[in-house]
Amino acid sequence: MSYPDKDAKAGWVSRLKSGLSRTSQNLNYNLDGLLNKRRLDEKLLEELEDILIAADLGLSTATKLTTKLARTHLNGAISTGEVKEALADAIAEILGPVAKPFVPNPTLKPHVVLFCGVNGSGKTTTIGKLAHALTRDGKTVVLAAGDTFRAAAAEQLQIWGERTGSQVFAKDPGTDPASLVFDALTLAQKQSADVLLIDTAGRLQNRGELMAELQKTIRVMQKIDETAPHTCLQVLDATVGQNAHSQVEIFSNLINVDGLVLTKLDGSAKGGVLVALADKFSLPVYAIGVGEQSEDLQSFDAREFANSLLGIEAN
Ligand SMILES: Nc1nc2c(ncn2[C@@H]2O[C@H](COP(=O)(O)OP(=O)(O)OP(=O)(O)O)[C@@H](O)[C@H]2O)c(=O)[nH]1
Ligand SMILES: [Mg+2]
Repeated sequence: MSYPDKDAKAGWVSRLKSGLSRTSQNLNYNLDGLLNKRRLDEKLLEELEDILIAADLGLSTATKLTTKLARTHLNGAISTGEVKEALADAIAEILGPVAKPFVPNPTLKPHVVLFCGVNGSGKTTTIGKLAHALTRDGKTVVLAAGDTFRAAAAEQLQIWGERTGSQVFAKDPGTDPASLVFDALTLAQKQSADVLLIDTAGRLQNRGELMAELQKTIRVMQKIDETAPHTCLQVLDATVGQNAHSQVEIFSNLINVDGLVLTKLDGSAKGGVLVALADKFSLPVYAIGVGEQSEDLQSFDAREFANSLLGIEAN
């Protein structure tokens, strides 16, 4: 999950920029229209707040940002570029504390990562992309097909296993996921694998039995390693916008969520939701997804994200 060289980093930044382009284009179009040759007065701040809310930053975060801007620039002449810089700085400040790249703990064999989230949020794809990054770094990875609910789920994981050279542990559809995960962890320990990535079935809060199953899966793996899962990641589809807040609340009430992965930022004009989530929950953001290919997941970088959102070129 590190940047291997300058070219690779440049590639990632341009991928991030094009991934965030829908959010960024809308936001910048509105900002340009609003700020053109005007003083920063109360009325303009209100309109600015509306634009930030429309970019899914949410009321509370939008207010925080405009209040900050007012403190330094109210009634002063300010260029569009300066407003964007100031907003990017304030957003990077919110995001800085939550940017946490995934680094497997080398003393854990394996470091167990459990993925959860609602249906279709991007869990399986994220696991595939993370397996790609980890195996590229020379780590041995085992993938556990804990989604025994959907028949095609194990096959989807199998494809990622082949693509990344990771071993996939799967059983027949309908198998109890808790017992599958127990066996997968036993195997990964025996092999001294570096990382075990556990896929789970997508679940909504109205499926009580599936929510209970997730808790059971965790309880059962703790019979082997009471510190597992070492990282529990909730995967969120950025295109759902503000709905992501309630998803985080629901899963956090049920299990101990250590951090978030935001996916589909490329397909969304709602990328600002990441800022709102960071501001509200202070949960680490481990990675973001900006596409469906192996390379489309990278460590989350607060400054690059803020700059991409505001369309600012890095120096
Ligand atoms: N554009 C884009 N598509 C993504 C991204 N991540 C996942 N997808 C797509 O979203 C769809 C759902 O992804 P999955 O990984 O199957 O989601 P899931 O959470 O495992 O779904 P369930 O197992 O059904 O709960 C697939 O078509 C993925 O290719 C992303 O970052 N960008
Ligand atoms: Mg899946």
